[in-house]
Amino acid sequence: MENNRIAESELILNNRGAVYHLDVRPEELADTIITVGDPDRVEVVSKHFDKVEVSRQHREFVTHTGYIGKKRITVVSTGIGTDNIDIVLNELDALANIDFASRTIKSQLTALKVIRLGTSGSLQGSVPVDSFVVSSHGLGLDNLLPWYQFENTAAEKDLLAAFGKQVVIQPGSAKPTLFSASEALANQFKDGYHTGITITCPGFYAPQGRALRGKLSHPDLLDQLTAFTDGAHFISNFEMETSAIYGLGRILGHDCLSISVIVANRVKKEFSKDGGAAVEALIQKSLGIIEKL
Ligand code: R1P
Ligand code: URA
Repeated sequence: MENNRIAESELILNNRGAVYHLDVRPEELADTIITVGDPDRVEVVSKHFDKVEVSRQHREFVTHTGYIGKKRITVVSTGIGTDNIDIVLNELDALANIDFASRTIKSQLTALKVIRLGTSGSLQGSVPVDSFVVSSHGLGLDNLLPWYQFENTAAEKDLLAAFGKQVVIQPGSAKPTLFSASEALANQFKDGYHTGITITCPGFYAPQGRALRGKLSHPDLLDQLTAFTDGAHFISNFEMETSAIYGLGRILGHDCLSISVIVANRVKKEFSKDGGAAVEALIQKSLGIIEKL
């Protein structure tokens, strides 16, 4: 008989019986999960809960699980970047879909709802600071997803091909990947949100076209991203996690949506006058929808 037991070195549990990086046990996780980059933002979200029943922290991963009315929600910080999303999405999936006692994959899998509430830079003059953006797609210029086997839809392949023709990424810098959002979730966040393609970058400075002292290898990147069109599709913004959330969501069978508040407009060269208030507005508006999902 095939041994399907996942070894101690692959699924690492601590002496609390909790998963290695998040330090969370299966019963401490809700099926609806909000991810935020900043560990301090977890409390900014959970202060809106009627009750917080779980509060954990290990490294940059802060987790609060609680209720708004009868809706059970977990909010977890990921820190910055797609390498952290590799850890968080795999551990969230393990909490939901691996039996920790037998170390085997459950026969009944749970599709989690994972919603990122993050900050972002706009690539369009028409997507101003303090506005909210739902990512129709996550287009990754990082190199996480090529480490997994995955399937793209025909529409995703076409959009990626159009991107390859219009935006020059020098060989060796990145192998772009593209995944769409959960349509069912995206449909809930229309009113008051812009929608566009989100570019996920492997850094905040040169990979987002910011030159302080280091010179850029892709000086035309920003202009090419802003100018990109394919039918009705355009690139609205960039940040550092969405493509990995969408890609791993596809691979592991979860429904994912990334929502950002724009703090920097790179075309107009503006920054939000009160980023904290902008993030709070995004949280309040989006929680009003999430509690009804
Ligand atoms: C960079 O400042 C960070 O801000 C954005 C980027 O994706 C990156 O993580 O999101 P968060 O505000 O959610 O961290
Ligand atoms: N987060 C990013 O990744 N880029 C920005 O410009 C702002 C927030």
